[in-house]
Amino acid sequence: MTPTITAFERSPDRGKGQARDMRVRWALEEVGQPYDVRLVSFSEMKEPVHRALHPFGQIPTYEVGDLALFESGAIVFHIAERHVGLLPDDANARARAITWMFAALSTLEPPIVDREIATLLERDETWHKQRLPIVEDRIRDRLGELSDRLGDADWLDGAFSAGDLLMVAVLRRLNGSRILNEYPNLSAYVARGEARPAFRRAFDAQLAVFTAASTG
Ligand code: GTB
Repeated sequence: MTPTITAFERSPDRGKGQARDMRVRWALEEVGQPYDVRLVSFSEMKEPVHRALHPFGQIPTYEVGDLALFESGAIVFHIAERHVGLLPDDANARARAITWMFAALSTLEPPIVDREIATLLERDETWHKQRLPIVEDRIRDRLGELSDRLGDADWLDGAFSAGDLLMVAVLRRLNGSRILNEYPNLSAYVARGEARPAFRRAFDAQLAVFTAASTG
């Protein structure tokens, strides 16, 4: 059965692959699972039909058969569990890969999102100039620790896994900022993830949506 995911009809990131459907597309591409995409506008996301799938009125969602999921991490985990290629067979290695999935979403992503909020929504606040360096130093603390752990390895724990997929997806949110470049092994790690053929296919697919919306 072909799953259907939802994505922005017109992504505010202008096709940079920063919206969270990108990580779901990437996971599906890694395991070779074809998928359909239903594009939704900001207003459609808040309609009851979409909220029945996603209580918070957001993307991405994932539907297959009578199963409907929301939360990109849960969707990637579901894909990784149902297909070969994103989680190791060995039980302990699998548990560690899942741990990295949680680390990406609950330890790395929150301070990175805080920075986006600070730069996008708090720029006009009188305290913005004081707050931004504090937020950025919190990111640096985490990146320094992650950089130490990764060292010279290609991936976080042996072979590429769903943990790396989510970690790279989260770190990509720093693309365009100077912060990631302060950690050369993390920049190289992100570049390695972005060079994977499955990433390229997912990226091109979401970019094609933005291009079509801009020219159509
Ligand atoms: N925890 C949820 C998950 O991981 O799935 C968060 C889902 C979420 O934040 N979805 C966003 C959304 O639907 C899109 S991805 N927002 C619309 C709304 O809340 O009304 C977040 C996002 C949006 C835009 C950019 N960008 O332009 O760079 C980056 C990330």
